[in-house]
Order: sequence, then structure tokens, then C-alpha cells
Amino acid sequence: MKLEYTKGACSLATRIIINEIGLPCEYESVDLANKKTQNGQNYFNINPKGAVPALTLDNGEVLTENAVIMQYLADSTNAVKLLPPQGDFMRYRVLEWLNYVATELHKGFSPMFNPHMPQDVKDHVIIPMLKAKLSFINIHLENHRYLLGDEFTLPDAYLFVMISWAGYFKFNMNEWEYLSRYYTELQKRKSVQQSLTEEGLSKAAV
Ligand SMILES: N[C@@H](CCC(=O)N[C@@H](CS)C(=O)NCC(=O)O)C(=O)O
Repeated sequence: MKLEYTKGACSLATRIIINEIGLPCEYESVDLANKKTQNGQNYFNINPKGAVPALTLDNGEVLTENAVIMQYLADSTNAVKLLPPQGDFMRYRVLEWLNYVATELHKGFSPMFNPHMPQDVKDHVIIPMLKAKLSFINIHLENHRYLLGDEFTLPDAYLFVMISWAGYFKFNMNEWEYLSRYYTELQKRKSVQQSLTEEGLSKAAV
């Protein structure tokens, strides 16, 4: 299989899961500004939505949507610690967090990357909204090592990338004691370290 990715983008979460499971995978970087792959291909020919990640399976199917690719990877390899099986209610708790990170945080951060978004709107609307969501997670993490408790699961990989973006945009992580502790611990995780190294990110942004 092959993952289309962009350095430090949400596709880093997919890579962390690939490394967490230990799957062989090829990687091709995508220049999102020009929609060109590393090999000079028009990226729209791989993913007509133009966004990373896209995972090309060995049978030629191309799967998109970060949260769905992660579910596919866990289910197809029986990685039940990352995503419990159907019939186990914890599966829906994992998916509940995965959906929260995808829809509230990831898509909450997206306008921050838009150069046409006025700074005033970022400062007075987007950043306060993101901070409120990070504060909610911070409180949750006071009594949880990972989002779901003692086990690292799919949304932890995704949240790791979102916290690195908070650092990129110079959010003051000292505001969130438990989120900072969580982030520091995740940075030591083998799959995370491997993924950062593979993307040439010697250290995450915070
Ligand atoms: N709905 C997609 C969105 C992915 C997404 O927003 N990817 C960003 C990078 S983090 C991207 O490729 N943005 C460029 C674009 O959408 O044109 C998913 O959840 O996978």
C-alpha cells in the first residue's frame, strides 16, 4: 500500500497508526499548494478531493478520509487495542473521540492555515474556539493517561498531530497541564518518534 501525505499534516496521524501496527507502506509526499505528487503527478488523479491523506491499497482501491483510513487499518489487521471490535461498546467510545478530533479540532484548525482568513477572525473567533476545545480535553486527561484510559487508541494519534499544530501556531501549552503531559508522553512513543523521523520532523512543533 502507499500513503499520500504532506509533512506534518493530518496524514501524520495515519502514518503513526501504520507504524503502531507495524505495516509495510510506501510513502509519497504531496505538494498541496500545487496539487502535485513527489513524482510530478497531478494529485487530483489520485484523490479528486485534493486533500491528504489518501491510501492506495494493494488491490488498487484508493481510500480517503483520515478517520476512515485509520479505522480500515485497525480493522483489517485486527488491531483491537487501537479499535475494539464490533459488539464491544468501547469501539463506539473510540469512534466518539475520533470523530471529535476530526470534526471539532481538525476542521477547527483548518482556517488557521488559510492565508486569506483575516488575522482578526483568527484571534477573536477561531483561536478562542480551539482553546475551549483543548481545555475540555485537558480536563479529561487529568484522570486519563490516553483519551480512552490506559490504552493508546486511534484518536490519540490524531490528537497528537492537532497538539503539534497548536504549537506551530504558538498556543501557550502551559495553559494545559494535562494536555502537555500527554503530549510529552506521546512524543516518546516509538511509533510517534519513528513517524516524526520519517517525515523529517526531528521534533514535534511544541
Ligand atoms: N476530510 C479530509 C480532510 C483532510 C484535510 O483537510 N487535509 C488537509 C491537510 S491536513 C489538506 O489536504 N488540505 C488541502 C486541501 O484540502 O486542499 C480528511 O478528514 O481526511
